Amino acid sequence: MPKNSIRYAPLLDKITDADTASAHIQDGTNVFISGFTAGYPKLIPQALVRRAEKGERFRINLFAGASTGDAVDGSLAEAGLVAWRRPYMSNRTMRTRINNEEIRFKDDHLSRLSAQVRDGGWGRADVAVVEAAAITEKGHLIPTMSVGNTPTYVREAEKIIIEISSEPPDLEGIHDIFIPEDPPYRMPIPIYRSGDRIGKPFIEMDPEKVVAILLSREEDSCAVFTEPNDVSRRIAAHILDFIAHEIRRDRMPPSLPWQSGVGDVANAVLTGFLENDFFQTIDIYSEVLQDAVLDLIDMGKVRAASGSAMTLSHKARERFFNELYRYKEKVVLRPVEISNSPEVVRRLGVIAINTAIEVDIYGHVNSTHVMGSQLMNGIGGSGDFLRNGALSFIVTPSTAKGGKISAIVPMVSHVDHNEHSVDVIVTEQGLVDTRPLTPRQVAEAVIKKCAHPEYRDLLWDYYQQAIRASGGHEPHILSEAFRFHERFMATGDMKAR
Ligand code: 0RQ
Repeated sequence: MPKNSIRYAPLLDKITDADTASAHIQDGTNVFISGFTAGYPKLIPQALVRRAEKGERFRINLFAGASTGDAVDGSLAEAGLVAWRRPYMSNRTMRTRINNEEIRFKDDHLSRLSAQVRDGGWGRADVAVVEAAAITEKGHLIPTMSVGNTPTYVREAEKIIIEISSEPPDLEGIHDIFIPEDPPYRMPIPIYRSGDRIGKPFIEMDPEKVVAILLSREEDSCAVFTEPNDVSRRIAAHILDFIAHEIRRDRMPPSLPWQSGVGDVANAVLTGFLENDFFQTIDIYSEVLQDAVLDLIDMGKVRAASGSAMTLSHKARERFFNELYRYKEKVVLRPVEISNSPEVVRRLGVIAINTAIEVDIYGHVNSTHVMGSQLMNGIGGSGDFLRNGALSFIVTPSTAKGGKISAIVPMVSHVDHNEHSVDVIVTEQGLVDTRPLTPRQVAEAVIKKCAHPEYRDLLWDYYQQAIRASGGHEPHILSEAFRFHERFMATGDMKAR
C-alpha cells in the first residue's frame, strides 16, 4: 500500500481480510460495486467465489457502473453467484447465463442509473464494494481509474467495503465528482467546455458506514486493442473526411467535442486523428477513454479529454502512471450521469460515434441483440450520445462472421436506436448522411454505399418488391422483412442459395 493511502485515522481499525469482510454479503444481498470497464473490486468477488467453492449456496444481486473484468463478472457468473445483474456487461459466461435466463438482466441507458438508484428504483442499497486509491484526511474517497455510479452507490449504501488498491500512484485531482439534485430541484449542470470541473476531487463518504477496508495488490485486467485493421481504418477515414468536409463548407464549427464508443473501431477513429493534419486540436467528451487518447495528448492534439473511465492496454497504463502529472492537466473523470448527461451532450454539441450490430435500410439500429434474441453486451452509453449528439454516427463493418452476415438488413431484428437519432451511417464501404434524405432516399443510398457488394442485389430486390407490394413512406413486406435473419439461422449464411 502506498504511504498515506488511508489518511483518516479512525478507519485504520477497519482493515481486515476479504473472507471476514465478505460475511456482510449474504443470500439476496444487493451489492453495488464500483467499476466501469476499470476500477472494480477484486478481493471481495474472489472471497465470494471461495465461499461457493466450499459449498455455500447463495446468490447476490450485482449492480455495477458498466462492464467489469473477468475477475468479477466472469468468475461470479461461473460460480453461479449472480441472481440479478445491471447494467451493461460484456463477459461471455455472464452473457450465456443471461441468455439462458439463469441470470436476470435489464438493460438501461447508463446516464439514468444513478438517479434510479437514488429514488429507490433498484431496491435497497445493502452493501457498496468499491475500489479506491486513497481515503482522505476527512474520510472521503479517491477513486481509481473509473467513477461510474460509485458516488451514488457510496452515498446510498447502508454498508461500505473499500478495497484500497496499491496499484495507481497519486490519482488525486483527476476526478471531478458532482451529484446533481434530483427533480424537481435539479439545476443546470454547469459544464460549458469538455474540461470544465464543477465538483470535488473526491467522493464524499460517511466513514461511519465503512464496515471493512481491504488492502489490495490486484490489478485491473487490461484492455487488448488490436492494431486498426483495414476495415476500421476505412470506417475512420470516411468519418474524418466527412467532418473535415462539413467544417470546410462552414456547415459545422471546427471545435465540437468528440465521443467515440468502445472497441477497435472507436480506437481507430481516434487513431485516425494522429495521421490527420486537418484536425489540430480536439476536445473529447466521451464515456470511456482508451489508448488513442494518450497518443493524442502526447502529440499535443487534445485540449481536454472527459470521460467516466480510462481503459488502457498494459503498455499505455504504464505510460499513464509514469507521467500522470502531465495527463492530469488534460483528463477529467466524472460520474457517468455527468459524462453521459443528455443535457451536457446536447449543450456541447458532441460528435457521437457508436458501433452497431446491424442497421436497417431506413437507419434503425440494433446494438444489443444478435438475431433479435441473444443479448450481446447492452446499450451502454450509446443511446445517451446518439440521441443527443449534434451529429451522430452509427458505424459497423458491412459484414460479420466471415461475410455470412450482412450488417445492413431490410429490418433490424431488435431496435435500440431509431432513424430519428441517427444522422450518418458508416461502413468500410461508404457513408450516408441521412439528414437531408427521405426514408426512401436513405434506403437507396444505404444499399448502394454501405452494404457489402455481395448483399447489394439482395437488399435492392427486397426494397423494390416492398415498393411494389406495399408502397408508403417506408415500404416493407412484413412477411419478408426478416428473411435474411431466417436464412442465416436455417443455413448459417444470409445469402440466398
Ligand atoms: O462476435 O466476439 O463472437 O467474434 O459481435 O463484434 O466486430 O468485434 O466489434 O467489439 O466493437 O462490438 C456492437 C457488440 C460491437 C459493441 C458491438 C459479433 C461479432 C463479434 C463483436 P465474436 P466486433 P465490437 C458506448 C459504446 C453497444 C454499446 C455501445 C457494443 C462480436 O460495440 O456492445 O455502443 N455496442 N457502447 O462477430 C451477429 C451481426 C454482428 C455480430 C457483430 N450483425 N450479427 N454477430 N457481431 N455484428 C460507450 C461510450 O463510450 C459512449
